[in-house]
Amino acid sequence: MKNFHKDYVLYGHPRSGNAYKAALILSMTNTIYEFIAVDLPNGGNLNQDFLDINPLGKIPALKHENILLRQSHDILRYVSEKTGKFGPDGWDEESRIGDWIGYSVDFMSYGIARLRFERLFGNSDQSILEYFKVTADRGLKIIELHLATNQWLACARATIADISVYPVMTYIEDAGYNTADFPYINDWMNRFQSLPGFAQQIELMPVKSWPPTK
Ligand SMILES: N[C@@H](CCC(=O)N[C@@H](CS)C(=O)NCC(=O)O)C(=O)O
Repeated sequence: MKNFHKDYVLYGHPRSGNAYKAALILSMTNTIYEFIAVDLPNGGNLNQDFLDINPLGKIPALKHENILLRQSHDILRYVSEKTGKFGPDGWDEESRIGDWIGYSVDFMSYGIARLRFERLFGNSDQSILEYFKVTADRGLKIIELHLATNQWLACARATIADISVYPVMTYIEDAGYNTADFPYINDWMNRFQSLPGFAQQIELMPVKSWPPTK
């Protein structure tokens, strides 16, 4: 049964891991939203109509009533607080969640996501790929070790920390890794996928042209 939280409008595109974080928290908290596709592969994020929403030209953005959020992690915290789901209980949990949100930026965005993007869509030389791979390797080692003894990232239950990290983790094959080499990450991803409200990015952010070729 969906809660009828009206007036949520998500701007995104399924190619974006950051937009997928926003779409996941909405879906996993049963929050109804209107989806507006921003044509990221064709530079739609730099069109004036979207720059009026986010002058940085980046997705996602989320509007709710008189609030406009333009950072994926603010969206995670905001929807979590509004719905009372996937959030921290006290500052100890808050800070552990913060660790993994930091990890998501430092190792997922600057490592795996960049590596995968350059491999699929870029024309960078090998030294650039190796530069991103150093960060990606380090990040994978950290999380695999953590998940060897923990079911979830920050707490004994799934939180916005898991939602923050999951989307870019789906890129590891495209980033050149073999998921079989990371059994604990693999198990965690399977656990994550079985949470209520989980769906693929294309289901949560439907666009006509999928998968993108650029
Ligand atoms: N700090 C932002 C980063 C958002 C971001 O990097 N979005 C990418 C897609 S994943 C984007 O819109 N890139 C387009 C561009 O930089 O031109 C967040 O966490 O939401």
